[in-house]
Amino acid sequence: MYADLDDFLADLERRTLLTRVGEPVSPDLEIAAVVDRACKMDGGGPALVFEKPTGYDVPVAANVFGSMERMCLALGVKTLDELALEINALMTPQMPAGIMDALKMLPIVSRLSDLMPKTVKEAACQEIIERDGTLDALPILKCWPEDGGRFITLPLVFTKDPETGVRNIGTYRMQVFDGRTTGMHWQRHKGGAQHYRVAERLGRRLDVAVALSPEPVLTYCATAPMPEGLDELLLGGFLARRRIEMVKCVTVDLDVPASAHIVLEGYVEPGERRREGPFGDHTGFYSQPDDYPVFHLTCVTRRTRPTYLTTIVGIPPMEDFYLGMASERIFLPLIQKTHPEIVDMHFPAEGIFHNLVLVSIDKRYPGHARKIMHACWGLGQLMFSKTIVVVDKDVNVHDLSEVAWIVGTHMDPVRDVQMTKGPVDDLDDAAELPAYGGKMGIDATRKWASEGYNRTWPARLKTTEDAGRRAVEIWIRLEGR
Ligand SMILES: Cc1cc2nc3c(=O)[nH]c(=O)nc-3n(C[C@H](O)[C@H](O)[C@H](O)COP(=O)(O)O)c2cc1C
Ligand SMILES: [Mn+2]
Repeated sequence: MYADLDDFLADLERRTLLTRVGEPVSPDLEIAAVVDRACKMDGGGPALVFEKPTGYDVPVAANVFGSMERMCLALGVKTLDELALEINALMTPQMPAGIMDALKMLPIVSRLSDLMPKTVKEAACQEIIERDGTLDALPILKCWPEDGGRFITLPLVFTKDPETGVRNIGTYRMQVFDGRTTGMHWQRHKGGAQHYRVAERLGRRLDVAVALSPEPVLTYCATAPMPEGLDELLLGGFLARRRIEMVKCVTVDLDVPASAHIVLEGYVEPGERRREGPFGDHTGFYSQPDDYPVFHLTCVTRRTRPTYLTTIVGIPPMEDFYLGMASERIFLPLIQKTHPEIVDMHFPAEGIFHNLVLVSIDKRYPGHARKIMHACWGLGQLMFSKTIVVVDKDVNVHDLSEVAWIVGTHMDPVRDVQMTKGPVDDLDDAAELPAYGGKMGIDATRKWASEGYNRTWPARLKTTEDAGRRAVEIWIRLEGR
């Protein structure tokens, strides 16, 4: 597993999965435009390192996680499904039947002991301590022409619940207001916002630490939809197969990953808000300006030679699609623990996670598809799902064209569409009100007599095994193989 970002970038370079850009490129729109073109290439394009961002000495890395191969490398697996199997094994401990069985469980036990982070005294992220530091040396990008300014797009935002001390890490963009203040765009449903809510109730300042360019698993973990109160570092230790090393901040009461290249220490004040945005968002449209808390910088700590890791969001597919794919695969086995009838699920890139969720189920009783819709609407960040399509288990939810075909042939709009209302993603601009709006579930499963369907459901076309085999033979000859 990669010790830090440099280690990861060096390996990507050895594997020819990384392109270095040696000529000067401006952090003002130009870098974003170059990265956007990479993201639109087949399979996601290469990881990019801009060695000379115009006007800065710190290199910019982007699209580092932007392909299936690089996402898997970052998480130390060959396929994301392999990871899903490991998580399933962890969640389904078998009672050992004898000594051999017990020995087989040792790797799982050692995996569990990796979960707790450990504190170290010396850390690369504190090689240099700038107590009155500013953001001025960082090549923070302006991504799209109408953006309200420059945004830190891939920060790991660390906070603690002021009452319980429980940690949260989330990726929330930060708009640069000046060298010592930024916006803090944690949306109301997120972990950071909850800690801030508690701090405001207590009338207290909330310490915040922001880690930039950490070891790759942690960048993923900060985006993962962990249940509230579950430390993202548990997932980090599990994925890294070792305990995550943390170090105490210099000016605030928080720990940050020792591996980070840059750490911004600071706080948000209760009651303080400032206009943030517009921002060219991952919806592919500009998010409207809105009032968000303000982050005040107290100290910058960093490596001697840092790299600034960032991402560009925009019209899908973008790098965040691959981070989302990792969550889709990692969280599926966890969801299946309470909903074992869920066979598979997929968030297609076009649906930007919350707009379109495809679920296949092993249908067992009347109304089952609707039960699954409601389960999703009640489950963590799946609550944002605007459109949920439920299909039978023989449909491949990763094949958008098969799903479209099945929806068209299996759905009666009057009978099979479930409309409801509830919390929606802050980024849903179609909703009548901010963060509250309509949702739709489409039951595209085969309908049963017990569901009131009294005609005969047609059988799907398939030739016989014999004819199929003959066809393969004939085609081998036709193609001269
Ligand atoms: C590139 C990127 C940028 C993101 N920006 C934001 C953001 O500005 N605000 C926000 O609330 N969530 C943002 N998210 C989503 C959160 O990181 C995600 O919902 C995460 O699970 C939140 O963790 P939490 O539940 O601990 O708050 C972003 C995700 C990615 C991948
Ligand atoms: Mn969280």
